[in-house]
Amino acid sequence: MKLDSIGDWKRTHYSTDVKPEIDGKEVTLFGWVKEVRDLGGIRFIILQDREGTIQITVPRKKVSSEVLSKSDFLQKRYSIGVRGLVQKTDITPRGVEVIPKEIKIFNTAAFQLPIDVTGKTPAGLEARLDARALDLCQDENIAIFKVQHTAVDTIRNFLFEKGFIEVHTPRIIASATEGGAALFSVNYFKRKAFLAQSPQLYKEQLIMSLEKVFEIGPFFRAEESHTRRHLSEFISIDIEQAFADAEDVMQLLERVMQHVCRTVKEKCRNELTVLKHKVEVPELPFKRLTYDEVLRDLKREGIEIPWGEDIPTPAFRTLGKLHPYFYFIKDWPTHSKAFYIKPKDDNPDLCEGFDLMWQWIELSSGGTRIASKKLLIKRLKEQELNPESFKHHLKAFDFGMPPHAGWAIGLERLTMMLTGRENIREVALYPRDKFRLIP
Ligand code: AMO
Repeated sequence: MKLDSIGDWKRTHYSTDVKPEIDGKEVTLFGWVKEVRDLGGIRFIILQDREGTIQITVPRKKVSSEVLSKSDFLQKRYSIGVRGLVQKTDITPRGVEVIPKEIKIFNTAAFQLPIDVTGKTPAGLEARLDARALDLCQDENIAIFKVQHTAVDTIRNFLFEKGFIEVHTPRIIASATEGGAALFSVNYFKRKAFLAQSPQLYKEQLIMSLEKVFEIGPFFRAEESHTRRHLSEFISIDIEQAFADAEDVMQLLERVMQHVCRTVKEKCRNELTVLKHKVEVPELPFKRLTYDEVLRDLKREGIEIPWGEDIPTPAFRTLGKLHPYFYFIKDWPTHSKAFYIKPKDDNPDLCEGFDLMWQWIELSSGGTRIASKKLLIKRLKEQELNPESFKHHLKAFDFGMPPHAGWAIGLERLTMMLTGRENIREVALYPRDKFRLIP
C-alpha cells in the first residue's frame, strides 16, 4: 500500500476531545493504531494519541472502498490520520465513536513488536528499557511523564513567583563540586575535564549578582552503586538564595512540595487513575528531626549507629516506617556533609545541612553555605580536597560573598514519589546507570 503524506490535514481534536456533545461534527484525528478488532460486518480501530484513545468504527457496507481497504490493511502501531463524523453510541465506554470518511496511513510498523504496548502481556523492565521508544507509548508511561511535566512546570512557576531567576551553568567543568568521588572525566581538547555533578559552585557564585537563582537540568554522577534510586545522569532542581539560611530555604522547600502535591493531585487526576496511585497534600510544617533524634529513634528500633556515621539504607527503611511521608533531617555531623555546608556557630561538630526525606528516600538536600573564604579552605582541607583545584571558586569569596543557602531536589526521585513507582529507571525517559548506556 502506498503511504500517505499529511497534505493539508490539520488535527482538529485529540481523542479525548471527541465527546457525545459534538455528535455529528467532522473531526480530523492523528495517532497510532492501538488495536484492531472485527465483529461481523464491522471493524473497530482503536486510535491512540498522547491524550488517550477513541474508537474508529468502520461499518464495512457503509464506507467507501478506499476506507475499507485501508482499514483492512491497518496493524498495531501504524501511524494514521482519520477524518470522520462523531457519532454518539452506547457501545463504547466513552459513549462516542468516529465513523471514518477518509483514512491516511503515514507509516507502517513491524509486525512483531518487541513488547506489547497494550500492557496485556507485561514485559520486564530491562526488555521495556531496551525498547524504550515503544515502551514510552504505554498509557502508564505517558501518565508518568505528564505528572513529571506538571511537577516541573509547577516548581518553575512557583520559583518565578518567589522572584527566582532561572540560570544555566556549565556542564563541562575543571574540578569536582561534590567531592572527588563519582566524577566522569571527558577529553577536553588536550586537557582533562569533568561532567558536572551539580551546579553547586556556580549557583553559589551567582547569588552575588542575581541573589535568587534556580536551575533545572541534567547532572552526572559516576555511581558505582546499582540501586533503585541512583542514576548516572539525573535531573536536578537547584535553588540558591542570598541573605538566607537553612531554615529559610527549608520553608521554601516544604512549600514547594506541598504546592506540587496539591497541583498534581488536582491537575493529574486521570494520570493518577491510570497509575493507580494517590497523592496526598502534606500539612506544613514538615517534621524537623535532628540527626541525634534519628539515631535515638533507630536505637529504640534496635538499630545502633555510632555517632557521626552515615545512616545505612536498611536503617532509612525503618525510619521511613516511623515517618511515612515527608520529614527533614537536620543538624548532621559536619564531616558527613559536603565542604561548602556551614558548621554551626555554637557547635562546629554539627552543621546547618539538611535532607528532605520521603519515607526512606532522600528527595532533596541543602543547607546554609559557608560564606567565609578562610573557613571554606579549612573545610576543603578537612575533606582532603586540594584548595588549589578550587582557586577560581575561592576567588569569588573575595568579591563580597553574602550569607546564603540553597537546596537541590532530584526530579526522578520526586517523580517516583508522585507516581508511586519503585525503580528510578521507570521515571527517567532514557535512564543511564552503570550497565545501561543505550538506547
Ligand atoms: P546531593 O548530592 O544530595 O546534593 O543531591 C541532591 C539531590 O539530587 C538527587 N540525586 C540523585 N538522584 C538520582 N541519582 C543520583 N545518582 C543522585 N544523586 C543525587 C537526590 C538528592 O537529594 N549540591 C547539593 C545540593 C545543595 O546543597 O544544594 C547536592 O548535589 O534527590
